[in-house]
Amino acid sequence: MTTKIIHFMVNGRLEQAEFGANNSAADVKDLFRAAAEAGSNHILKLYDTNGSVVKISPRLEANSEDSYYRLEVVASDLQSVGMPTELDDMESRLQHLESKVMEDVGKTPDIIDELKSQVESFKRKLESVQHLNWMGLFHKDSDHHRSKFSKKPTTSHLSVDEERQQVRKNFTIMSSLQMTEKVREHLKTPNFDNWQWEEAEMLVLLQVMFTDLDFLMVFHIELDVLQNFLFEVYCHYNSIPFHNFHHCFCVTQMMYGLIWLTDLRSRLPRLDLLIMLTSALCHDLDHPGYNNVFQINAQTDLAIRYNDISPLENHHCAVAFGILSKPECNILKNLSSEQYRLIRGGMIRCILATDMARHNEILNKFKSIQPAFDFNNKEHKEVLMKIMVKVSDISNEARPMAVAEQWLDCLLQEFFNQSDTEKLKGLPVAPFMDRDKVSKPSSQTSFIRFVLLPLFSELTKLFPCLEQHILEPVRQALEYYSTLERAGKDEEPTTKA
Ligand code: 0WF
Ligand code: ZN
Repeated sequence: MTTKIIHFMVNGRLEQAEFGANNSAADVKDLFRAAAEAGSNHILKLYDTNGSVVKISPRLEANSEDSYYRLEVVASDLQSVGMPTELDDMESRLQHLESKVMEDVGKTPDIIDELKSQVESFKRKLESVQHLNWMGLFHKDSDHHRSKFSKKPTTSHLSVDEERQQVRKNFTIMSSLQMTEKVREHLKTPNFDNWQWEEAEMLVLLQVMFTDLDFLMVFHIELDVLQNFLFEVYCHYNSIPFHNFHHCFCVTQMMYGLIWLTDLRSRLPRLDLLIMLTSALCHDLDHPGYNNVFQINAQTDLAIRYNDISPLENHHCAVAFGILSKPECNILKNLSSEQYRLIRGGMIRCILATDMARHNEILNKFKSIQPAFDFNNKEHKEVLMKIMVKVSDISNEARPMAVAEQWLDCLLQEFFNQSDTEKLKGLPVAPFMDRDKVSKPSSQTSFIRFVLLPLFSELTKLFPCLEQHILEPVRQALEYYSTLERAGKDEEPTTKA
């Protein structure tokens, strides 16, 4: 039997493989796979000295040590999705068929070549689906691959509707894939960096939150209805600097994290958890980017409709129930009317509680029940649920500094847009929104001191484990902004001179 020797570089080592024409394609692939220490789910790529990909087959051209091939393990294949294993099987069956036909006829029929090239091309297409990286299907660290400065190419050439349909399409494709345990666990912490994810991915992550809290099973929610609902929610957030779908995602993710960190699954009924997560998801639907004070001062349609009483929060809630009124989006459709009544009441309470004008009222109520808090007391439970939504809503500073600072930029941009409009319309301007009066440190130090710390401390009394997760990062943020504020003040006389 004549054999040939193939020289190739893999993982920095020069290796050689010896095989003959009577070895099958599968044998040859296994040989290379073993040399690359790759598993059966890895895709191998062999390059010649020109950098062109060459097929790993018994017919591979022999070479010398000086002209070695380069072998790379490019990626895991998508075994978890099922297809590529079938593709591999198909490929080896084709190769087997080819060698049989070769024995009998002496040449490869065109149809086999055609089928082989179709399988190859499909494999190449799958390899190029880079956006599946995060699902842990590729080798690279899956959840921190994209920095905020290297976002995916913009789709701004598309109309809003086309962009949404693209998101829907990607959401549908991605939703059937298995997410890594690492991402699933990370999703349960305030450290989660939302800036790494694009919209379709966030929709999948939201689906995971509903699934992992057993809502689909407990409330008989059909997957396609949940997907329709999540997509409609996404479509009803506006493209504005702060109160957009990314904020909706962050608030829902923080709520999800708090539920796990405080072990609320064992302390509250699932129905209350569904109320809290869905309220977080819907709490800013169709936010126009101008706050209640603006709505009231400008006598907008919303202020008129809701008689100046929390116009925005009433609107967010009404939009939520508008979405739920569509049968194809109604995740509550399989619940009893009593369950529906409870959920509707709970969501209305939680969403209306996000009006910051009611902050002290709600916090003081929580403070008063705190010493004798009872998870079985309906009134106590309702206040806790409001507090949880409120904490999630304003929790950016509990996130890693780089994540939080970007959120602050977005918020100030939205505030400045409002104050610019107010100036143009001759309406009153709040100093904290005025671009001529505000700095990042001055905004945050008083907000953290007088709003965040009192609120987060109160919740931490009930759940001491939250100290490290939300209270400590906020204390650090205060230290950071206080230092910046002092430095700014120290600098003032010299910069003004
Ligand atoms: C910029 C600052 C501020 N900082 C935040 O981290 C944050 C999170 N949510 N929000 C935040 N505002 C608001 C968005 C809509 C409602 C809540 N703001 C707050 C303001 C400047 O300054 C204060 C300071 C103390 C008390 C009240 C407002
Ligand atoms: Zn909000």
